[in-house]
Amino acid sequence: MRMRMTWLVLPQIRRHSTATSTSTSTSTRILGATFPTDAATNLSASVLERIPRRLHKVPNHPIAIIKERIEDYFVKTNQNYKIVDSLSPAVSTTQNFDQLLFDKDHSSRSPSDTYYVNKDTVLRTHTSAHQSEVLAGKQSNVGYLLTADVYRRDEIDLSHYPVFHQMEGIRIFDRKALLSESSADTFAPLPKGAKITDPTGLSNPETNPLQVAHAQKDSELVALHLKRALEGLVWHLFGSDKNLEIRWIEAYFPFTSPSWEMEVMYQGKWLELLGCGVIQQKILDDSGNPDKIGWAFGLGLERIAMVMFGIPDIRLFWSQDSRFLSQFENHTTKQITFQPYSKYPACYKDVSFWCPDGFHDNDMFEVVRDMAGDLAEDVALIDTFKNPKTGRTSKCFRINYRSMDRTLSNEDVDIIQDKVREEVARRCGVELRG
Ligand code: FA5
Ligand code: MG
Repeated sequence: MRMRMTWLVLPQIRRHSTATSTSTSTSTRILGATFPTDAATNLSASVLERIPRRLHKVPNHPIAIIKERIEDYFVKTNQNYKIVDSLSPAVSTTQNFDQLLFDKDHSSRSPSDTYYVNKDTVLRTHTSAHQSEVLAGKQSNVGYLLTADVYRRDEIDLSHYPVFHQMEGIRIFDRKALLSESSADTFAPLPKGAKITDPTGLSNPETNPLQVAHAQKDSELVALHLKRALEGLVWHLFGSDKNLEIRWIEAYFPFTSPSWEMEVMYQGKWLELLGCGVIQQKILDDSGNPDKIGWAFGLGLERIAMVMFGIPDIRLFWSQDSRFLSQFENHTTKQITFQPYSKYPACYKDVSFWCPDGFHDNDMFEVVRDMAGDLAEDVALIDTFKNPKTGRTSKCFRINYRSMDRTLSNEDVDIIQDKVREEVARRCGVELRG
């Protein structure tokens, strides 16, 4: 694991107004549970504030609408899916990584990518973190649909936010009755002329292998069922769009093999909607299901909502402005296209500094999130320069400030920009230039 502790977070965490997620210097409360903090803690105020929001459970919120539409589709194919949507985001590193067979030095364990509550606990980085625990619950379900908020330290732009929502779907079959169980699900036929490109097949010995534990015909049957289920889902969601184009590409996840991603053509570019694959048999064995075989997928709900409703900016999902929320009230009776209520002017400011060893761009992005909140629309690295004599690296970031509900004055932005400069120097130990 890359150990990079450029700043210890606790001094930055302010006391929050939200009663359910607060921090003091020795502990953090997350949805009513108390966790000790330690040297690994790297939570930020702006992220803690989001935890109680649970957008997937807010009536008529676009994230909740998509969740319900996906659940409706799968329950139509088989009514025995279990619905799970209330699990806490604080999970152990064992759940988030080890049980899913991530290597000990996998990059996603790095504190530059993941929010650590303490050295043993993280904010889940994906809904897959709950696979082992839900699979170990001995219900007679055929699978489950699990929706949750997930957390990643990431870049800042119109389609990336440090908190987003995923839905995980799992379908398991009795290995001895695979053929009959898999053919029991009822998928609606795809429309004629559906544009689906799939050069990936059902496995590839070099690039997308079968598991040693699986007979080829069993793995192929599961993979076919998976692809058919997800293609049907996309047509259920977007079927009214006659020009919709989707494609399959090969992928890699430590917890599935073979694995794929599905992409959709959106505004002239391929946009990744989901990852999926045949569940690693060890995960089923370890969770008390050695007699089962199955598939899993994880999809991004914001991505689907952006395509479906034409929502141009991922920050809008967090808006409490009725001009946003009221647009989705009639979703059951009419097709909704989001009408932007305004686009206020942007204001660019640059900041350049000499980086200390171990500096990561995500550290800068987080300072901007904490100081500017949702007024930061985009942060771009516009210049990197290495001084050949000293070996030191200088970086220049351009911050694009824009409010979603008012015009920002240059003075407003200067105040925030000064705070960003001060804080990036203090937390990250950079040396400001200019
Ligand atoms: C995963 O998170 C895997 N757990 C998915 C999976 C589940 C694979 C089960 C196999 C079996 P990935 O990091 O690619 O994979 O994220 C899955 C989806 O979440 C993406 O396809 C995308 O739709 C969405 N997503 C990922 N990062 C972001 C982000 N920063 N903002 C919004 N959506 C995102
Ligand atoms: Mg991916």
